[in-house]
Amino acid sequence: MFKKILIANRGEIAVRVIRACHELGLPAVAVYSDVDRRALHVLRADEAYPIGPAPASESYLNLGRILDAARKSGADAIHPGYGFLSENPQFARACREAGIGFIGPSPEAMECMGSKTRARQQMEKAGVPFVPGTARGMGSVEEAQRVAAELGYPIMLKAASGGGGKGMRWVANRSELASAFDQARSEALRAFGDDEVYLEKAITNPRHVEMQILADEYGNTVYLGERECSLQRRHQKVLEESPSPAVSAEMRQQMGEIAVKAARAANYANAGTIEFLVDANRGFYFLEMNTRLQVEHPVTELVTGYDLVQLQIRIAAGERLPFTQDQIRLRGHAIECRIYAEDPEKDYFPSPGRITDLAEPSGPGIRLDSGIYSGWNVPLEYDPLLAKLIVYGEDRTQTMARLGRALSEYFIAGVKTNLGLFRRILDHQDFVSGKTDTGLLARLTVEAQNGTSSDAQLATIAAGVFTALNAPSGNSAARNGAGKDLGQPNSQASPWKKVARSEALG
Ligand code: MV4
Repeated sequence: MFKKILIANRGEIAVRVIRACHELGLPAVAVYSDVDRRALHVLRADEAYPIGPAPASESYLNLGRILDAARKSGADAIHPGYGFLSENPQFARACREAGIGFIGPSPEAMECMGSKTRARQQMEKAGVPFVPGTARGMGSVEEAQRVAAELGYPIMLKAASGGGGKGMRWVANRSELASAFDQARSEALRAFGDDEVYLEKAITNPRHVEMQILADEYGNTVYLGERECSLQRRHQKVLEESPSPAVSAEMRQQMGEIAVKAARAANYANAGTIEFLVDANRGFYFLEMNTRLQVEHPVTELVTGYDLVQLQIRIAAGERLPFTQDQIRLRGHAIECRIYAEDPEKDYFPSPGRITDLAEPSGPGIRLDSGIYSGWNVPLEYDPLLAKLIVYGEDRTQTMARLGRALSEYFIAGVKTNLGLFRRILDHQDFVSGKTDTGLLARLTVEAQNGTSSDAQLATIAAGVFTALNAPSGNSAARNGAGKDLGQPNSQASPWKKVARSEALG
């Protein structure tokens, strides 16, 4: 086993990894930028090293400074968390060359899945179904037009180096293709330094369902069930759950076996996620592989009972998977809400600042993975994720009730948050009945603007998930039910409760 682990990250995920280290009896080393000197992950670590100024490019993305901190501290392994350097093969390789364990997959596996066209070629060889389209970049508009005509419109143009929606274009018909192709190419070049663009058949109102896998370095690979991740805004996930309301036991097994096949094709070791698009007929297609621990990993931890971060560390240290596929049992239901410092009045624009008051939920079925404390200043330089509220229950109904109760206990003051959004999701009939497709958040936004949806607006939404990307921000007071507690679930609390709460907090 490793002797000491450095966490090359910040915020709630750094705190999460520190907890796993401590449970394994290992000291944890934090790194921090100038604005994170007093961040929670620094307070919780056993040692902490400054790595530079606030901009991530000069601190959390600086390979040299992080490796220096590892050497100085005597850490013999690095956990990259998610984001930052977690999927950077150069970093994984630099760790290898420095004799420091990288807690994640090999640089070769990252490279194999890093290019979407390369990944699609691998999946084709392995017999993994992927969204119909090409497995190589399009050399010219003419070539794209030829292939698109064969596939049939609508189609999607995607950047081979892309992910998270950048360099992606929906093309409804032939007349739109030429300009969309040029746009996708230049956006891809700007964002990824690579203008390779390929083509997929477009799937309307898909669900995003992903399968968690774990693999050790001896060829043992298992799947740990799926996560439903369709509730997103601008390609940013808002709420995830496991199991998915759209996945039957039979479909889970098929999807799981295909995910294992995909991971094996990349010679994958450690924790990873296979993303699928699910169409209206519950057909599913490989989309991409995430070669890291994901933000939403806790929902899988709750329904499987396994600690994915501890398992990542043990696998990277050369241990074998301590269980086989048939020993894995899924039990109960888990929902995760991502609590962001965002202003619902300003179209969920990041809203950094000082946390002046904080009351956190607890009790049966509640897990809070938080990176904040009262008095701390949320910096504006990074992703505004404050905390993840993860709720567990014996079934979806109980979990929803617990989530509602937990939201009523949760109070964050000083920064605007998206907490109020989750009450509205919980109150929406489509969420309650499990119709958690990628259009739901857009429907919710439109309905909140008007009290209810007009036929014309519903037609706009039905036109495709892309409405979600461009939904008008509209009248924000109406959207959030007005009131001075805007964005907080506590807005229905009685006046004395509010007074009691603020006195207790003061
Ligand atoms: C698609 C698609 C429809 N058809 N691909 C969005 C992010 C990226 N990871 C993949 N995405 C999509 N790919 C085809 N062929 C629709 C989306 C999409 C989406 C997918 C899952 C959840 C939310 C979404 C929001 C907009 C677009």
